[in-house]
Amino acid sequence: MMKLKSVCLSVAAALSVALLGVSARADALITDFDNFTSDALYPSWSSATIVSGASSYSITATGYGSNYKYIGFPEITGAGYQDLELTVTLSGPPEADGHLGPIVGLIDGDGTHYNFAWYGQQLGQHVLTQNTESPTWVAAPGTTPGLDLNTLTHMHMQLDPGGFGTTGEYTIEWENLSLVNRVPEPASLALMVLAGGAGLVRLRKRR
Ligand SMILES: [Ca+2]
Ligand SMILES: [Ca+2]
Repeated sequence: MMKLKSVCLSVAAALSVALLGVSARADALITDFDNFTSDALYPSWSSATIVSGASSYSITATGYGSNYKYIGFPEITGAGYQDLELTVTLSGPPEADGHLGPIVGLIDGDGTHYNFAWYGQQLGQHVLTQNTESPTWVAAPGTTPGLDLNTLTHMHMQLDPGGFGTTGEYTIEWENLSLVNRVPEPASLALMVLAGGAGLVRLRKRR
């Protein structure tokens, strides 16, 4: 009986540690785009209408555009994070729907340049994710292969208008960019808690 009790307590303790572990591994923020500024803008963004807001950075332009932004300080400690997660809202005329493609290029301290692209998005808000080790394409391998998420120095935000081309204006509102880890689904977390609870209930009944 004592043995069962200690087993159940160990399981409960392990579950608590696992749950704490999940919550302790918070996202690594690259930028929340709050009062954001670009360090350089390239066509067509050099002539775009840009609104740097309290919670987002909005660009209204026609055709492909990109920027340059230094992100080397404060240092991002991103090693071990599985996914890049971008929150954006895309708007424009109905013809733009299904064509706009946000792209984020990340460059590390040894020159590795990975591009993460989400082509052909519908209008509206999106939370877009991509595995940090599986970029859409590698623009430069760098002296040490692989994107070192602990030495990120700068990034290029881009918008590829796809089939919408230069036929009209789009607005891309950048809201958040983070490195994240996939966590167990809320449903499976709930099951873990239930399983732990059931073990304790069973223990009480047998006492
Ligand atoms: Ca924000
Ligand atoms: Ca590298």
